[in-house]
Amino acid sequence: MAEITGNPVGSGRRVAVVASRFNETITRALVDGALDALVRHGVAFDDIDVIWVPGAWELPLAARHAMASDRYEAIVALGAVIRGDTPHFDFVAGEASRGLADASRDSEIPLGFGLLTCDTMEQALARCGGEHGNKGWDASVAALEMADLMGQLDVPDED
Ligand code: INI
Repeated sequence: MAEITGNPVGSGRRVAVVASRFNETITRALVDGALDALVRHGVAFDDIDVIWVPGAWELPLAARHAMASDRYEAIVALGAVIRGDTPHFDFVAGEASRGLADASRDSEIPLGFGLLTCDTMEQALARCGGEHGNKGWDASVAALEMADLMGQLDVPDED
């Protein structure tokens, strides 16, 4: 039996952080957490691009383009959708989540999912550096771990 686990080693990797400006107080804190995590795990600061989009709805398209550019071995998607009084939340949160999952599966490039979907601003604040940690940090470590794991699982070409 073999147990295979990725190591979140960032040295030599290029990473795109795709972040939305909507609820910017929250998303800037997520970006700060992501950058801290990436650099502490060995990614060179110059090997990180932060790509801003208007809102969570726009995250999947930007992530897809970043993946198609062949510049990045890992993507970190960051945003904050906070429930209001209308069903808008459900459409934005649902489609953004599905779009990000589809982009990662289609490209086979790991994506750390740091899109907060919260009922209240307090819940979001608790997850961008508060009592529940920083989900930007968590998503970044997950993306690096998956990038390493994909490398371990790659089957070498036969010739
Ligand atoms: N975008 C968010 O990132 N978070 C939200 O909470 C949000 N709400 O509540 O509306 C939101 N809406 C904007 C959306 O993501 C698009 O940017 C907009 O519809 C333009 O396409």
